[in-house]
Amino acid sequence: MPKALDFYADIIAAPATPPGRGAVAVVRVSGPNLKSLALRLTRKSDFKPRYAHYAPFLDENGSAIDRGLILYFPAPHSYTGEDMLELHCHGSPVVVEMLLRRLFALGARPAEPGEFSRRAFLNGKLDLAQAEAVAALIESASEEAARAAQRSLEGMFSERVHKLSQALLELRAYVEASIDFSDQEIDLLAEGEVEARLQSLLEDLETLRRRAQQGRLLREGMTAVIAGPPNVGKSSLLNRLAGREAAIVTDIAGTTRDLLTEHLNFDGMPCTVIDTAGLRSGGDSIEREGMRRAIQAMQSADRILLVLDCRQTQAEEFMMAQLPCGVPVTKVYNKIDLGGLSPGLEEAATSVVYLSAKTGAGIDLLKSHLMHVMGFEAEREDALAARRRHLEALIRTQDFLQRAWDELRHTQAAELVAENLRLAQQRLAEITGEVTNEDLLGEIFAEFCIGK
Ligand SMILES: Nc1nc2c(ncn2[C@@H]2O[C@H](COP(=O)(O)OP(=O)(O)OP(=O)(O)O)[C@@H](O)[C@H]2O)c(=O)[nH]1
Ligand SMILES: [Mg+2]
Repeated sequence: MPKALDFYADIIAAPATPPGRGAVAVVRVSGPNLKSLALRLTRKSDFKPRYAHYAPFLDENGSAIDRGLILYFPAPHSYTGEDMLELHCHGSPVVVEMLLRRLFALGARPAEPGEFSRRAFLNGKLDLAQAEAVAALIESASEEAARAAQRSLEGMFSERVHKLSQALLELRAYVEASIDFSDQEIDLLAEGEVEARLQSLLEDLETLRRRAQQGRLLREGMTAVIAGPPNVGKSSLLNRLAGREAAIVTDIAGTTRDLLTEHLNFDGMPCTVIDTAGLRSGGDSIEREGMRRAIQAMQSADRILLVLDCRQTQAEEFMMAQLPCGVPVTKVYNKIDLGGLSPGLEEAATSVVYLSAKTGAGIDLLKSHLMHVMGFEAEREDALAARRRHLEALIRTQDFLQRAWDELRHTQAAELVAENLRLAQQRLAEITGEVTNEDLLGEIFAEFCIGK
């Protein structure tokens, strides 16, 4: 956990602004003793902390690469918790490159992706969930996602996790005390106290999980793969959902061969929709390759939309057998304008949507069905940016709490209750990074962009 400041002996530098031309580019530097580096770069001293100073950025011969602003943030009052410099130069890739080369000559090295945030985490400036929220904010693709990221960055997610963790700790202490004094025959169940506290913990956890689930959906959304026999209107459905003629539509069976991907947004929920080649036996080698890719795409989808002509649903059983198992399926009975049917939705183990890709009737039913099955609530104001990792940790915490509850109910073995509570608390701690390992940190920060 938070290491001593100046844990890292080396200095890192990277552009903080995206590559390309612009009015201004910012280069950030973090590490020990940056005041002396600033002096060598500018031949100026007296940098007032956190003030913008106008200065030349000099090369090794003392001529100016550029003139701009330099800000000095002495440790520990900086993003990383180390000494930091921000250099604002003109937004030319060439100037940035020259400035970086000069910084490297002065002892800095290129920062790895996410290294600034990683240092911020290791120096205790941010916890892990907050550091991940920084990345989520930068990547957010919608206003809702940005707001959810901001809430997590401000620590709302971490705060909830800490509160739960604190309540768990108190409950553990209570249960463990009853083990220590078991000769006094404290009956856990009879008191009802443990049961009541466990119940309220489970409820709070469920609320948090739902808010995090919203956040994950805002960020990652879902992937739906459109599959089915040739000519049933798969590409027409993609076009209708996308609101544009993305795919070629003809009445020739076997029109689509390649995968076609559209990134869409249903009321704030990102949805990647993939159109595929029609599934049938035979076909030329191109079509067969298309079918192979279709199956592959389905395997990693959140949901398969099995499109069928509503007038020819006998193909259904054969089709269901072609689909990879384990991926949820929604059946789309298309061409209701030709079948004389009305738009509709039947919610079941395998739901059915009746629609017409051609007229658009029933399309909204499909969209709201997809949002519903993913647990997405469009109007929710309290989503917290979260990743799959966080949700998995929350679900595992729930599992251990549930086990503690079961032990309490059925065996009344205080040791087993206590052990499950301990395991539950450990899972929670993974979220904020109180319990982590190097591999996990490496994985998380590698996803960040360079300079963050
Ligand atoms: N009347 C009517 N025609 C439709 C509807 N959906 C698609 N079609 C027509 O059905 C034919 C096939 O449509 P596509 O979207 O190309 O079908 P596909 O499933 O992608 O076909 P392949 O790519 O060959 O597998 C085209 O002539 C479409 O205009 C619909 O809802 N109603
Ligand atoms: Mg097609």
